[in-house]
Amino acid sequence: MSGEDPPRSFADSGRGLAHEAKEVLRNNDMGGWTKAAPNLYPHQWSWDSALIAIGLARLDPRRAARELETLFDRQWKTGKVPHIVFNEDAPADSYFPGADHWYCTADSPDAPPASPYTSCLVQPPVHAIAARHIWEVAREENGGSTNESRAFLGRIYPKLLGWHRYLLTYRDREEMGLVTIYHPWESGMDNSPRWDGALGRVEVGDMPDFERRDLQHVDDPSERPTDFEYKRYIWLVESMKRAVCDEDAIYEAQQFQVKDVLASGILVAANEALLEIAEILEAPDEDRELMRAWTHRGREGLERCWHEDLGLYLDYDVLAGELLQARTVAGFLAPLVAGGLEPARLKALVTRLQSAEFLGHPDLYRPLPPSTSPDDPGFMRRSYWRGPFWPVITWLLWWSLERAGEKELADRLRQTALAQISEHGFGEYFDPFTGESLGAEDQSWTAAVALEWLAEEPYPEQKAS
Ligand code: 9WN
Repeated sequence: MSGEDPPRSFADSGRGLAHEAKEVLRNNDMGGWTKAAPNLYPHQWSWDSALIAIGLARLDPRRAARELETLFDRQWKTGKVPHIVFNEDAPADSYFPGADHWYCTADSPDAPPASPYTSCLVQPPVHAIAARHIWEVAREENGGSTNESRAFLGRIYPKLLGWHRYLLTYRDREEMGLVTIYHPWESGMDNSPRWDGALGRVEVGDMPDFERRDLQHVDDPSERPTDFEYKRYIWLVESMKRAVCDEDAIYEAQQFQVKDVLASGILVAANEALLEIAEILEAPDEDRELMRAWTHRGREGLERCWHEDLGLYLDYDVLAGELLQARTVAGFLAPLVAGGLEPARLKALVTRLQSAEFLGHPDLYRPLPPSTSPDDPGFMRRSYWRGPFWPVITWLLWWSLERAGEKELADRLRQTALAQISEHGFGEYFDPFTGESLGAEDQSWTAAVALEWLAEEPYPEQKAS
């Protein structure tokens, strides 16, 4: 969105935030799946879809279930859930790298045999959390048939199990309980300073020229990753293509191999959700034992990422053998989302989160978590994951704090995030010092988390409208 555009105030529109959120989701609805955003992201993204399904559950649990099932229809034989399922009807020049660039997936014996094609990357595994949520909402609120939602759980359960098994085998060959990512896009926080050290070590080889398409959808290139970063992103894609997306070949050659602390934390929570699903379905005991073991292994792995001096959990560069130092929201979110923390650690994290380096920073427009601390050397106000706040991340933090019993802080975040969206719309992310909406407009997961928040309890500005 251009800096010149006046902010849209949905609270004043008289139609209410929930109505506007539904409209965004309706406009981005492609039938069985939802575009991440109208122009910038015309395909189905993996973790977007899971979070969209969480919001859609409040509107129509059946449609929410379909969102997940459409994604899992493109699951690979290895259990991998691809980070993008390409929309065959999107104009070829709308997004790069698109399906034509990922031709190796068509050649891989592990990939789904026919179109729609997919990428061969992954994204954080929020899906089991979404599946459990759909079940809960269908049962408790929308009067959905329990038989129907149980049938959905029955269909999705083996697929979720395969997905988690993939992450804990192919993506954790070291058995550290932590998920390895092969590309910053796999973290969902693409240009976060979390990756600067590891990405800086990547040596770009010969590859065909490419043309970025993302910049044509934003007014200001500083809102998107730099060319230095993009060149490395495309090189890392290129090296996976040269490996024909084969897991062993990628593991041998990929120059970027990092234990992603946030994906690992999310996987712990997702394994707990999957365990609940297994219990509802009365799945075999051995499945449940496996999930308990995975949860335990995940929490142990996370503990190794704790950095006492920074008071944060950090990612681990497997190839360099070191923790990657950066003060980002992932440092809190990873342990909080995983849960099961000792009270003293929980208290330390909550205090640190509210310190002047994060929520208490004096320059913040609103006390919402910036993606990177304004005091970190990697911080940039308008640049994507280097500073702006993202409603979807605030939602995950809210969800985690609620579960941890930190209800007051959680509710403050919820109210503040809704006030932000109410003032500036369903942007992809926001300038933390001015509140200005940046990146894509009408981002689906922003609308979805707003809907889910609004379903929790009334919101003052909504009542006023
Ligand atoms: C690359 C769709 C996705 C999100 C990611 C976000 C961004 C893509 C891009 O958009 O990534 O996957 O082209 O920048 O970083 O979290 O899933 O909304």
